[in-house]
Amino acid sequence: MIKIRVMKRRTFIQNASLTGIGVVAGAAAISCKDEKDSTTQASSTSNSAAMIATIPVVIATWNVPASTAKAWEVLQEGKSALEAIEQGCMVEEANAEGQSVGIGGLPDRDGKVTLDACIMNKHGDYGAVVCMQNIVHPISVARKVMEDTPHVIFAGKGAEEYAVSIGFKRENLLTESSKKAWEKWRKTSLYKPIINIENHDTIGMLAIDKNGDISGGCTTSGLAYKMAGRVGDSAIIGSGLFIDNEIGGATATGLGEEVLKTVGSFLIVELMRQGKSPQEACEEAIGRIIKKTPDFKDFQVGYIAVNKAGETGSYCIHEGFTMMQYQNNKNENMPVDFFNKA
Ligand code: SD4
Repeated sequence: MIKIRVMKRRTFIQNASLTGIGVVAGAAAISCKDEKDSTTQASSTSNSAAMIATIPVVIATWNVPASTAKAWEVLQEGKSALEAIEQGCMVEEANAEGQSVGIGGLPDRDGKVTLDACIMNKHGDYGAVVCMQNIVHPISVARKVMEDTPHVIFAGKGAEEYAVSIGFKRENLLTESSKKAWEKWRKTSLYKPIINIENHDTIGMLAIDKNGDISGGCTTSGLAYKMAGRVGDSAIIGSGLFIDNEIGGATATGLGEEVLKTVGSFLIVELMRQGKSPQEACEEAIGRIIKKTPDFKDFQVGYIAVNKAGETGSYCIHEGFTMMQYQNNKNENMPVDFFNKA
């Protein structure tokens, strides 16, 4: 087990991080105080405490304790991070109660549940499905695309037919409660992609196994009531997810259009390659969105990241996003620090 001591700095430098000015000075100035606080604040906010970074580790977007618990269990059995990611994501995909990913996901404006998912392994291999209907486990189909085909992305009908051809069952993904929610929405047909605690659609998960190898996955029903055919960031390499086994990984949730335009997850991994901590890298990636789109009041984006040593980071635009972290035998949901403090 690798253990290193990691400082998680506060975000008093949120404005400075947009320009890069003051990041180093800020981190140094705060480190002594944070060290004194030690583990006492570990669960109060993901950005506010010194933590022991260890591997194995699993992190995921939003409050999905059963998913991270499953992934952790797989890692404890000595299996690969890739296996942990697939099995962890499958838990939430199979959860018909949650109107987020897989079965029960909220549909597009025509009442169809369309799913996007991708997976990456320690070699940087990638597989994805986009706009796929009627299959409960898009993360598993994405893995098959990665491992068993010469391609990387399958879309729509082709993805569904490929899945069925290799043994996946066709199922109706629109549950009664999601249908009711859609019918209610149709009365106004007001399209407002507000994504937060009660209205999100994605699980992005990153894991490091006991060998220190990193994998990641991201699975979603996309934005509720999106236009038919719309594809978000979640299944697109570099945007919703990116893994580089030498450096770390990152994944995203929120308004996919904004993540896509800034290639957020790839950006975070590249910033970590340049020496930034996962926290600093997530903050800068959010900063890029805010700089580009000053009208950020109406949408949420959240990132989580992990580096090779198991140090984690997270940041978002608005209050409400949380990150699951399973590390040192603790499965915790932590509020994520945010940019919009106004
Ligand atoms: C998308 N990023 O399709 C996804 C939506 C999401 O919580 O993350 N919702 O744009």
